[in-house]
Amino acid sequence: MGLSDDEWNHVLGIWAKVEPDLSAHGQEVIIRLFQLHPETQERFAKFKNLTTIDALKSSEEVKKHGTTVLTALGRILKQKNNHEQELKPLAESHATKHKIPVKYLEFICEIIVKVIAEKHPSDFGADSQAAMKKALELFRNDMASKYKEFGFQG
Ligand code: CUS
Repeated sequence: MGLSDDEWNHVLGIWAKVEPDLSAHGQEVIIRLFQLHPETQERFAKFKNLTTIDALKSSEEVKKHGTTVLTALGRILKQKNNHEQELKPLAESHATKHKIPVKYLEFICEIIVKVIAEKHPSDFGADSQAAMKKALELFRNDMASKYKEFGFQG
């Protein structure tokens, strides 16, 4: 099920508020993901040594990865579901190299919505949140089906 024009406007409207400070949002998302779901931190060798919250907060790698994740996601959102070209390489690397289960994508998407809601309380109302959740669900569903094409059950 796709999004209406109005829903996409909500999604891209809030994304425009996130973008000027992508790295702070990304850093917060990654830190929270690792805190709430420590098993996700194990997926990346470069993060294994960050065992305290202070180490996570002062890590340039975490900041950089947060920016990478949100940049990739932003690019996909802007395609408004015509995201095949953008999504395919991402699905391939996550299926074959990083082996990130769909469950972890659910975790990260949920946290992204929470972090945006906290940072932009007056710009991310119920309609925008619902639209964003829907867009992220589409993203995950398509990632999951691409995963299968690459032989990863997710
Ligand atoms: O990197 C990337 O890209 C991804 C995201 C998207 C959205 C797909 N990631 Cu990284 C993911 C994850 C991480 O990092 C960690 C854990 C889990 C998941």
